[in-house]
Amino acid sequence: MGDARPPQELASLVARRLAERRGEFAVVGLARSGIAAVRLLRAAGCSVYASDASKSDAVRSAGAMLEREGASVDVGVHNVQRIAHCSVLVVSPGIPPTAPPIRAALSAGVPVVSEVEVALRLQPALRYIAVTGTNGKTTTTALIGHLLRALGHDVADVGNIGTPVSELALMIAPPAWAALELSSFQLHDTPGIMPNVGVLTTLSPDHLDRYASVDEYYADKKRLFANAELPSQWVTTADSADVDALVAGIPGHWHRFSVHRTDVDGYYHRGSGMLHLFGEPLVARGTFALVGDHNVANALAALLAVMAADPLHRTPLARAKLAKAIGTFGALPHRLEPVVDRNGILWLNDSKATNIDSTKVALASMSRPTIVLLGGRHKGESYTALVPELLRTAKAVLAYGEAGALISGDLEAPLHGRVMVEHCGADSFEQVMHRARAMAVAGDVVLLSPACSSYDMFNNYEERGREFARLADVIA
Ligand code: UMA
Repeated sequence: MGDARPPQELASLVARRLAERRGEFAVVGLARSGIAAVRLLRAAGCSVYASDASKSDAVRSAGAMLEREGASVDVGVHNVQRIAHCSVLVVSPGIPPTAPPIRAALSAGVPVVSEVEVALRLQPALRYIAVTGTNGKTTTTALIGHLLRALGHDVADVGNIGTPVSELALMIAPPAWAALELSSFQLHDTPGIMPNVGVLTTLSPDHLDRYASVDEYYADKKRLFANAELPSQWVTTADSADVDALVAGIPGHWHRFSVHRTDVDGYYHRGSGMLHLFGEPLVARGTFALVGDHNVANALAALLAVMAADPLHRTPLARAKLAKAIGTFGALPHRLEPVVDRNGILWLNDSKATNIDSTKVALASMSRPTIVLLGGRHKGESYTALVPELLRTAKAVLAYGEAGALISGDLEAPLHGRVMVEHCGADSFEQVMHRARAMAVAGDVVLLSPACSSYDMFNNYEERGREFARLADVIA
């Protein structure tokens, strides 16, 4: 469900209303995106009604700050009548389209857009490389930012990666470039998206707690290409039939990457160990610190995107700078991040793995006996897809949290007699960590790669990852 208008029509309607500062702009959700959107709209001279369903301390203090900046604010309630009469509704990505304020706006014909849409309309000079995909998008986005900086550009890494893109517009000297990570939720409501380069990393089922089907989720990913034209520049994987099917027939220049094929613009040549870009070897895989083929794919995607963004990024001098920069990029927090290595036991924080595919990728990178912590809030997929990789590398599975019973139910029979599956109950993460420590011996890896969201025990995956790292340091 969403705004039924064609994307171009919706984008120009919102652009007109923004240009005219017409009527009252409503913002729902007062966390990172909502706060940034309100501040940007106020700075642009718009009248704003902001609301959040929660009465938490964080929302209250955000509400008080935004009132001081001239917004009209409701905390703990959305005034749906008022929202139905507003000029534009700006919605936070975490709020599902079925939420009452969004339904009210849509049925009243109010255009509904994301904070990203507003921010891009109000920063027409910003050059941006937009990245989406089920997995790999945060690492690819951070790499793109890192590579552009190595070429001497002023760049911000924004969007789903953490910093709302609206914050750039509020800076005294905003950067010329942005590496913009977009989730499917953000793309759903960003009809005017038109990146300098658009990147689609991977596709696999995810967020089935919010989407009625995988097709519906993929359709939101496809919105990255909503305004494609012949000169558009796109970067996609050549290793996914689903990606090929999704982008078939879309206009633009296509740059594809692969860790299996060599007939594409960016590939990994296993024989020589070199990453090849646009017909020539660029850098040895060994200089890149991140583990796993999936990270080689992310590096190829980022390099292609940066090189496609401007012909000046492909000169011999630029290629040399890019090759050097690949060697100075380190692991990101919560993505296969080594947090403690003590008594021969390596503790890896992969808390960002909130879906099955992401956990599968993490398991595929393991080369030591692994105790795997799986659990959290179930997101709709079966855990049996993990069985082949668990059989290859796992010594034990500790299933915990709300999804613990489901996980052990799915895995016990297929792993029976080969990998121990233990159901640790629903309430204490600390207990799970102690259990992992009791099982581990020198040479083992303890991997938190939960395949679930964190919301049963934590506020977000970052908090879960930090708690894993803290406890690992205490008990390792
Ligand atoms: N709320 C309402 N009414 C409702 C439901 C919720 O008011 O009916 C309120 C909540 O009380 C809360 C706010 O809405 O105050 C939550 O908004 P939000 O979840 O969108 O949180 P933000 O802090 O704005 O974070 C969002 C992204 N969150 C999600 O997509 C869930 C962040 O991505 C992103 O970094 C941030 O904008 C800045 O762009 C996080 C994420 O988990 C990392 N993304 C998902 C993922 O990567 O899998 C998609």
